[in-house]
Amino acid sequence: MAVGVFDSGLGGLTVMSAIAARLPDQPLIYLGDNAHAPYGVRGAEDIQALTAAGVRRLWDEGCNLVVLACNTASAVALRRMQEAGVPEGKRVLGVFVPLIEALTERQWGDNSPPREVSARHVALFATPATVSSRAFQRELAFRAIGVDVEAQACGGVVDAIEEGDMILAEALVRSHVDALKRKMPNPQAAVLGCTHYPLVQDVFQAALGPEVTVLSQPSLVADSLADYLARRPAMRGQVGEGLRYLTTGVPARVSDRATQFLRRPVRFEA
Ligand code: DGN
Repeated sequence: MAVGVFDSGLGGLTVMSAIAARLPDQPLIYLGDNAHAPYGVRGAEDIQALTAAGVRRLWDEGCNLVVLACNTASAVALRRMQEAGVPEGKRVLGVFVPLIEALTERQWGDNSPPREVSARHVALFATPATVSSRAFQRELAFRAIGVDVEAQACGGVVDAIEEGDMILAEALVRSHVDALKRKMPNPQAAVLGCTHYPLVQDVFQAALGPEVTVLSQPSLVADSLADYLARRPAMRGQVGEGLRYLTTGVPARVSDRATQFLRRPVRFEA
């Protein structure tokens, strides 16, 4: 039994790599919905239907636990899926909770009262769909965590990274940080709420300044998943079955782009 990692495309490979490094014995199956990426500019119903199809595919592949590495899917589809009912023995987790835990020093599945938060003024950078869903703010409110969030939709950054145009990506990041600072001049922490932003994390950090703590998902998600599985060993399955990469797109093309994206060979199957 493997743990599934779902993403709209290639960005979730940042999360997959961090999980594989943190849990080297854990079998993992990645599914990229490259045929329908990017999700960030799609409507909610579309994102919900595509995410549900992707998660079902990973369940069918034998993954009882699926992590939605994609922030847009986590923001727009996760709560809807959980409300619709997940089959007995299956679980779906999103990527906002580990970020919230990092602000409040709690763990996935820990329902204790909120502890002191480490930052009161938090900047959120994400895709337009994630920002307009207000899911991050909703998750904070759900946990009664009093944090002032200012969100910035970072249009264009995902596309520039996907096209390998890092000069454009970096220029866009600087202009989005400037726009955020006009709304919130002194954030204490910044949440990078998109799978692609770890690749330009140092640009976010430089534009925000050294006094801002930048929270990036891959290592936080990997640490949270390790804690989660340590507390639920039955969800781990047999160790040592390795990594598989599935795509809804054209495997040869996706493998080439993934190899460029990660700067190491990755082979996708249909
Ligand atoms: N994976 C998406 C996210 O984390 O929001 C970014 C790519 C996209 O589909 N827009």
